[in-house]
Amino acid sequence: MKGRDSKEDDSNENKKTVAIVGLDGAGKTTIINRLLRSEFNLTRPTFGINIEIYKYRSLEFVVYDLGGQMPLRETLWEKFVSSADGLVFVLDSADKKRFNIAAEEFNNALSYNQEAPVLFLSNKIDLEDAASSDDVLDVIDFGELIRLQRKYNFSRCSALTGEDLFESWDWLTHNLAADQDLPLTNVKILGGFIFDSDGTEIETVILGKPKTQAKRVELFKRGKYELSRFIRQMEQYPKAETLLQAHKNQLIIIKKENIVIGIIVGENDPAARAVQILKTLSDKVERIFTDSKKECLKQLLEDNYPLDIIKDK
Ligand code: G3D
Ligand code: MG
Repeated sequence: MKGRDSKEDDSNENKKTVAIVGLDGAGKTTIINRLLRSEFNLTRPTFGINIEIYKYRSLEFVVYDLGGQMPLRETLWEKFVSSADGLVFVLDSADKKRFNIAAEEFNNALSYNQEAPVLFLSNKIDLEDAASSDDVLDVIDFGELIRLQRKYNFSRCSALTGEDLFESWDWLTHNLAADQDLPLTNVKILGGFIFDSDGTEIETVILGKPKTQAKRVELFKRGKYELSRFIRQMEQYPKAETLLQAHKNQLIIIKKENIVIGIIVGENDPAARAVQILKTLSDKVERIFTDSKKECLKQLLEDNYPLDIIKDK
């Protein structure tokens, strides 16, 4: 039984609320679904307006469509934004016609909350007509944030391909998380995969002692299945990233041109670190592959990330 002093109540005290706002269609719901995987629950409050509330661990995400509000909505959204611990603004970077409205709403949001760290996501960069950073920065003014020394981050990302999404998100959670039980530095790599983007397996590595390796065979089978699925889904995109739950672990995959690399890490390991490792590895693998495609993942991990490799007792 869980009493008043149980751990769950403790974590509620550390509860943080993140307001995710942007015009309708910017990609807010898609981003949430990419980030929170299966472990969240969605409530739609009965206000009869478009607010989604998601809970994930000690975080609560309030997602809100801006633009064209009625007076009642205006009050509600002001309430949510002003009480939020973190503010995420999502822009559809291909919807240039509405950049000015988006800029106005962004400034409104900032005026309601002068404390929370701000993550500005210029989304949908997978689209051909997505605006460049400069185009967006012409319309969206961060000058005031800089002057106020406010914590903010501007990132371009794609919720569809996952590109650059996980790292920017990590910036936000680190800035919110005085409470986090989540480790911030190293990951524990259990092993990984290199595939060709046509789906051909090049290498699968299970790290650790032989006895524990045997226990992880199922996990790696599942990983290989998920990786093949990802390759099919992202066939038409040159770059993509994803983060999946695999049994009690996380599988992180990136695709860069012809190479797809995945690693399996611990359940609560920092995903941003894993993504950065994969990006560095993909460059190294690319160089090795200019000669011929050969197995190299185990060596690269051992040489470059000795502290991130699982050490079985
Ligand atoms: P919202 O919650 O901000 O209103 P949604 O927006 O998450 O519902 O996304 C609106 C549409 O944009 C969806 O398409 C969604 O798939 C698409 N979308 C979201 N993010 C991206 C992205 O990064 N790239 C591309 N190309 N599309 C994206 P549908 O067709 O389902 O309406
Ligand atoms: Mg939505």
